[in-house]
Amino acid sequence: MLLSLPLGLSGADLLVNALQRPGLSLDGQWAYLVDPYDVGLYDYRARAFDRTNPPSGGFAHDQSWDDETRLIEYGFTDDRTLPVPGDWNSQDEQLWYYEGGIWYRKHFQAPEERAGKRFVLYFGGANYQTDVYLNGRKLGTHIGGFTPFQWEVTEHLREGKNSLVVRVDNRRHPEAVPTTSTDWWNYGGITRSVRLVELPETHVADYWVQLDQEQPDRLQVDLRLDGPDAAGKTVTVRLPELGLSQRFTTGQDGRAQGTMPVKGHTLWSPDHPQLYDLVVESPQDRVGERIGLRTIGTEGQSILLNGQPIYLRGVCLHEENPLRSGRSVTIDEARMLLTWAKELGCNFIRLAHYPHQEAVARLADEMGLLLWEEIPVYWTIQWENPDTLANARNQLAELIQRDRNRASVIIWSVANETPPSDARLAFLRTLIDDVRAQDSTRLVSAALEMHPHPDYPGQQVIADPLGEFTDVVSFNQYIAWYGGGDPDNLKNIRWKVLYDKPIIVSEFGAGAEPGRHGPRLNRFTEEYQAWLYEKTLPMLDGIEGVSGLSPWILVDFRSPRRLLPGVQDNWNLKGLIGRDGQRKQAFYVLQDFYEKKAAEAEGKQE
Ligand code: GCB
Repeated sequence: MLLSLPLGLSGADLLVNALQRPGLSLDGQWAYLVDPYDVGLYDYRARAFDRTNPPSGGFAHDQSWDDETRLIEYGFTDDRTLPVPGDWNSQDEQLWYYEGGIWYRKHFQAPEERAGKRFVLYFGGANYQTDVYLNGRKLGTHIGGFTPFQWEVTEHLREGKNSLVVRVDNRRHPEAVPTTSTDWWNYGGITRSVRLVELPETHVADYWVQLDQEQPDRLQVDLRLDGPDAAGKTVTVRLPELGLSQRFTTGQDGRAQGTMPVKGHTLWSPDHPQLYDLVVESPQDRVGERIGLRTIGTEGQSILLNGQPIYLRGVCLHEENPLRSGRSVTIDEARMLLTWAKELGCNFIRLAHYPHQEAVARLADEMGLLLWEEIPVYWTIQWENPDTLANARNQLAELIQRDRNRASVIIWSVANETPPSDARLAFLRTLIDDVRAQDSTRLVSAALEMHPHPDYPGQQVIADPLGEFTDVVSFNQYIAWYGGGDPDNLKNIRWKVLYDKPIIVSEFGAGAEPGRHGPRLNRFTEEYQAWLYEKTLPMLDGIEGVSGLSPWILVDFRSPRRLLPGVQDNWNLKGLIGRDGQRKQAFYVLQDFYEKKAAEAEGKQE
């Protein structure tokens, strides 16, 4: 089956802060059917049931076998359920390796008071393609495994009991984003929360409030009302703790943009993650959340947070809970991972290699962690396929729309380790242009690689032409793990970065099985990994312009690419923390280094 492009909404239409609005949570147990042959989608002549709406047959039609004289060959039963949010792989041993379609079914009661209200069905994320049917009618399809999507269902709700059927398909495809080959587990399912959001007829659909990056004594406000009464309305934006309040009037399109003065505030930073209540009030609606106020920028080779150079003491992170080996889906799981990063001494996390759940950036706001967020444009993407580009752009737009009120997010990254070519440059430049058009207030980057360069023989050179277009030049390197001698050789490596921009070393690392000890030359021992960190850190510190590091990776994670029996067994072991939470030796090497970096930074401030 070829994937068509999203029929769903582009990021621009996503409701801001949807999961925290009034409404009905649809999280919990959902009935399910595993459908590897797509019996619920196509009839025996391979004709799609949903060529009509309502579909002519198939599992979109919720049924159960309550009349035994009737022949039916599928049905949903509350005896077989999967938790939402959750990946299916870690819930049922039989589904660990499953890649295909699974049908979910949830019943819910429509709210009784519906007059004058509107309802949006919001999904935090489902991997990878999702088809949604409400009361037998198809609402649409969403493509992309890690970003939110929604449909308005005001007209589709029924009195009393409603039936929601969702098909999620996690098959990998060459034209998809990511494509077929990655180094992480392809967890399928409705992995994020689902909510029936209840809205006034004319409501605050969007707001974006942050410090004006050029004039930090002002707040920049951009908001949008949606509904029949959206034009020419007064919307008040307040930060009550600061005694600030300003009115804005919406235009014909329901939008209002402008600035308002701000004073008396404490700037948000990792050391002082100060948040303020934000309230946005329209004639019919009132929404809000906690936000931080800060600026981010660059000057020469420095990254400036609130106008001051900052060194990013970072680490990479997959969205996986190693303690139970599955996608991390709850806020407690997210908090555990972020707390471990704090213990390591981090002020920065690279959320690899796809958008993590929405709660992560909110927690980072609260805990004082800067974030790099990225979309899964990873390794070999179909650079010349316009559908692939449209798909990547859509995922990027959804991510930016979801997280642009988060002070913690400072970098949008458009790609990881992609091989230079003209087609790839054009593809990624389109994504960079998109970022600048949608959010020019943050930095853009991409994790690049080093390449041989005729002008610098014998050197490791960062010369990727994409570096010209990003704000920060980031690169991954694995010398002394995938090649290049042992760690003692690292002192001989000479580096050349062709761009006068801040540099982040976005990955380096080595695998170690937790508790495996031996001579340090032995691979997969904690000793080798610690040795590599001991030698890599001073080497990277010696490269002029390095403004931060995010070693690979905080915690071991599952990967089908890692097959050494008895050692890897489908784990990528480059974590500084093992699958049971054990800190490996290298954890402490990096922790010491970050302690020194933090002390240096404090010294400079005094
Ligand atoms: C990389 C990739 C990352 C892999 C890592 C590894 O360069 O960006 O996704 O997991 O190397 O362990 O080889």
